[in-house]
Amino acid sequence: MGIRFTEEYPEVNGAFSMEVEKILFRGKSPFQTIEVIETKGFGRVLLIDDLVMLTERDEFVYHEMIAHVPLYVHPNPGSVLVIGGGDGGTVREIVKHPEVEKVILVDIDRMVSEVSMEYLPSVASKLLSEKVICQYEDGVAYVKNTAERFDVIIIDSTDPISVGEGLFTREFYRNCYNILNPDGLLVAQAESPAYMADIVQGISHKLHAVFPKVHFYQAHIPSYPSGHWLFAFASKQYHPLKDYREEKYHQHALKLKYYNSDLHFAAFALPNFVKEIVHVE
Ligand code: AG3
Repeated sequence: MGIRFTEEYPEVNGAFSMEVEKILFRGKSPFQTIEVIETKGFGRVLLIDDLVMLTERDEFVYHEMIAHVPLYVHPNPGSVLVIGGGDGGTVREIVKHPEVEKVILVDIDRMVSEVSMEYLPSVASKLLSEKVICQYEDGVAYVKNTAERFDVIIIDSTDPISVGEGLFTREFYRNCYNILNPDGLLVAQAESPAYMADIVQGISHKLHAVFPKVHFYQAHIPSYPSGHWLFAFASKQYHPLKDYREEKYHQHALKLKYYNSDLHFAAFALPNFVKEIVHVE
């Protein structure tokens, strides 16, 4: 057995490990340690502070689900804000929607985009799309201070530790609410119900305190803790299923690897233990 990268899962005293062929990049930004490794099983893998951010093998699941679910509910998503997501995977999916005129990406760490452009071009290259404006600053301050207004906000953050922490607070969600148009909606990556029930519950409580409609949906992402992942859908008006624009999905006829219209409905059907976690009295 050669060198291995192991992500520890302290919540369950477990771990996930893969064999490393080569370390392609390792660097420290002012915010975090960034690495790109080459593996046999998962292709290239982006690590931040020793956590798996994405692998070439399964990043399509996460990026399709975080982008297409909200964009096929909002009837006319002209303006989209992405907080985090400096690797560009979420932006790559968003720009597949012709209705989207403008995407602002706000990531605290420019190095994530630079490294992704160099080592993960299939993920990052749409950061250069003319519809996309990249701003490297703190997302927490951005949503507090910006005069821009958005139809959709997508929070593509890391775990709620270090630079990610401020993206999981009630004040942050309140500021997102304030910069959404009157029919706006937000989707946030929401961690694993199998391993991080407390975090998921916290997200649910805080979003319910701010948004009238909050729902959770799930996807299977093998390289993330437990492989069972959630996304939060928080909305001012639209319901994720009753307002689903299925006809638009069929008209677009995008070639996607995970998301489809059956799955849009299925993803919101939650196991009982997950319903209990996200349930708010
Ligand atoms: N966002 C990171 C999801 C959290 C992964 N957590 C972990 N491995 N412990 C992914 C960014 C991809 N655009």
